[in-house]
Amino acid sequence: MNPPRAPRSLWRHARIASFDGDRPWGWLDDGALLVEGDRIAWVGPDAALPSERLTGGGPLDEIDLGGALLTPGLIDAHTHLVYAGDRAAEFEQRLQGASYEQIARAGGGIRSTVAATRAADDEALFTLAAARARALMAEGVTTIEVKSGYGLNERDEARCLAVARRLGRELPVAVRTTSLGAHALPPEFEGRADDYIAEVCRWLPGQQAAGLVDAVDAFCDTIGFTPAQTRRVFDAARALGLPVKLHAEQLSDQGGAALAAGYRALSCDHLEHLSPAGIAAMQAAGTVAMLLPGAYYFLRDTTLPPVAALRATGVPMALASDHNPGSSPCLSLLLMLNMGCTIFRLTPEEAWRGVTVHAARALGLGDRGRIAAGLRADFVVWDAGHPRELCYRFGHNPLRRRLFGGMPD
Ligand code: DI6
Ligand code: FE
Repeated sequence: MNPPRAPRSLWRHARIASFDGDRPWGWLDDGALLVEGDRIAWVGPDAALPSERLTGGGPLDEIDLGGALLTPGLIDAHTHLVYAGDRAAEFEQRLQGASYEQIARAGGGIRSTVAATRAADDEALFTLAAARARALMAEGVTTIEVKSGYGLNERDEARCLAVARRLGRELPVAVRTTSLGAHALPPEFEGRADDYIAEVCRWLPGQQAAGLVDAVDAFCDTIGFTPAQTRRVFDAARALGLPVKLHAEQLSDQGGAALAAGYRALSCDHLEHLSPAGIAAMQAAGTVAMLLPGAYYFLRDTTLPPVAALRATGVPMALASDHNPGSSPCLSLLLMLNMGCTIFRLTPEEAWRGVTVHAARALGLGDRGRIAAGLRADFVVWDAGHPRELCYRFGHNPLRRRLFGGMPD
């Protein structure tokens, strides 16, 4: 019996922003894309389609895109998608003058989400997280990073990571999990942050053995953990061979970016208070700067991340939703494209690279984020002529088709 043939499809007459090679946008004016199974088999000018590749390989589904835009699937490389409850009342408090830090120090903030998350069962957490993932996917997202960090004990952190893994099994989207036990101090450890960090380090081998964790993160800040505590978490990750990333320099400069770069961190995230020394360390280590305009906007921050200096130094910049209930209850990566440009002054091409090729790098994934032969066939067809149109409009979703591993929704 013949082995089953992988599905094949040929996408013709597309405007392709491949983000591959040296051309701006990796642009192809009249491009074609051949998909075999879950991979891109060939991409190039439509006029150069290799006829020998088209015959003999089994049935071929041919789609004429009539000049529509085709891009890589979007990658949301920083989210806190698994939690219960909401923080709308806290939002009202902040509008009346309370600061995010004041609310956190008074026991609200992250801790209130921890209480709601611990009280929710696995099914409820999955249902909530799946709805959020579907909202991101409806705008072309094909890979999502999901952090824990609202369980803050061994059992509930593992539950949240398991819910994230289940998303990747049950929805047509790739999920990368990050263990963020060092997100906030749970109330039962009040005054004993060092003891709590010892617990976080103790959980990691079990999380890894259960296949629950792809990377390790921490919140290094005045309302989070100190640089010394962050080092202990990173040493535990390194001992297990797990890559690290860091919520760094969000509310103050703790030297977290340089610390993380010393561990060859995949990314440093937020970075509003990043120093020149931090930029130099990230550049030397090849660490991605993960910019999160949703949190900047929603906390009405006034210190911008040093985008011009990052650009001048050649640090790759990624862009993500940071979806979470406290500082960025946003489920639109397309809106982040717009805010990355309008608020952070990224160029439209930088913003796009930030949700594709540089986002893939921030997750340590070399098989996606560009349109190139051999990579995963994760791509989106848009009712647009050029990707800059998606940076310019906001509150607008021109998605026509989303393909995940060669499979249409
Ligand atoms: N920084 C943030 O902006 C989120 N986590 C972090 O370390 C906020 C999380 C929350 O407020 O629930
Ligand atoms: Fe975050």
